[in-house]
Amino acid sequence: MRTQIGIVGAGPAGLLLSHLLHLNGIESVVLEARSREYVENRIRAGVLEYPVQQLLIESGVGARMLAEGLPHNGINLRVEGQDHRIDFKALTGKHVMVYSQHNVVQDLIAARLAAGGQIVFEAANVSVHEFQSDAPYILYEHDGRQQRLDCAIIAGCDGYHGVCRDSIPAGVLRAFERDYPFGWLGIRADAPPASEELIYSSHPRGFALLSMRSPTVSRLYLQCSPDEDIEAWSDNRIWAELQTRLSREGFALTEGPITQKGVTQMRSLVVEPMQCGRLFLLGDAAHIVPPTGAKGLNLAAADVAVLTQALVAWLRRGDADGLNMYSEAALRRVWKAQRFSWWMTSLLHRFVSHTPFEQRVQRAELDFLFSSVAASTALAENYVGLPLVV
Ligand code: RFL
Ligand code: PHB
Repeated sequence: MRTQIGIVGAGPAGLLLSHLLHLNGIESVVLEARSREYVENRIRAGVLEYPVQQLLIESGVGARMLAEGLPHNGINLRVEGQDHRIDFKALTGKHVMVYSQHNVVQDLIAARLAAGGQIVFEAANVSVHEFQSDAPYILYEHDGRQQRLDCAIIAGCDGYHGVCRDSIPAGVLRAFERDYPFGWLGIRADAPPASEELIYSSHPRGFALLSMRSPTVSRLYLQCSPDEDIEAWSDNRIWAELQTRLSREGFALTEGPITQKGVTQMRSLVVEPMQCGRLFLLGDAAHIVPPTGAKGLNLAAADVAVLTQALVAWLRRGDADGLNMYSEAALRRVWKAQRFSWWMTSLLHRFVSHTPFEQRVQRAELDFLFSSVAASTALAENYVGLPLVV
């Protein structure tokens, strides 16, 4: 089989890339290890930046997001039982949208299939070859048979655990990493969210976050140890800890049946460059951010926007400048989001290693944020999202 762009991975990055290429008259095939049902129900991110909402709307896949998504004009930072609202609308004129990642994935799959797009689900043993030549190809197994996909470019959209990044020869990539000394214990509960807006709470017992998926479903997180045993957390213990860390006079956290729970590691990773020959890395395949800034899915969309522009220029006009500059252009935005995610994480979590001096500095940073319009605006500007292509 032959196509113009071979895409590995049907997460948000791979599907959005395939969709935008199609709108520009460029053919692609998406190879996905999992089943359609699996990727359409994988619960992950939930906050879409303003420029990402615009991209989905302009490319014709925003209708359900506009109908069912929850626009949020701000967030609350809760410190020592007091709320400080960051008003995105007033400070930037923009808002974020709470809309589940798996819904974005469903919308993109529906659009690709309606347009006759090809997504091969349950493609096993995917491997990428000859990407340092001008004739790359991908091997995979499907329906028990070995298959070969020849293409001009390979897009590695296969996430953090994918094969593309690791197929790049040793010595080409440099990894920049940071592990945080904590994780997040996350739950989904059939309980109406106790607040209309997200609450990021900094508490002496550790960080807590109240988020949501719909007017009847809450999503809540607790800072925990990185190797926390989820079995040690009964539903009662989880609710009691959330009640403590999110407490504020006059605030009542709504409880309900917990429908999902898990522990997520917190880490930062960037590989440079995000390209090797004709293999390009996008999204989590190239970088991971701690979830505190809600940036992961949005960064994947930004990489897609940069690569789409470059591929259109190359395939339509033979102009390879954009492709040659892909990594540099994408990394400029990646590092800004990485900095913001690191900063939000450092600002709001408890660090056991912190000296009393560092604790006072953290507290002063929060005080400054709450008293300075400039500092609040900087947070708001980053949270609602920097321009996709910078
Ligand atoms: P994905 O979504 O991981 O998709 C990769 C796809 O590749 C497939 N795959 C393979 N296919 C073929 N062959 C192989 N060998 C393959 N190996 C893997 C996988 O099955 C999958 O379908 O990466 P992508 O597209 O780069 O998208 C990235 C986002 O998923 C990720 O950054 C976000 O979910 C991160 N994230 C959040 N991001 C936000 O923007 N806002 C948030 O509020 C937010 N909250 C979160 C998050 C991630 C979380 N977890 C679970 C890590 C909250 C959590 C708890
Ligand atoms: C979520 O709703 O899952 C969520 C929201 C905000 C974050 C991280 C996760 O910063």
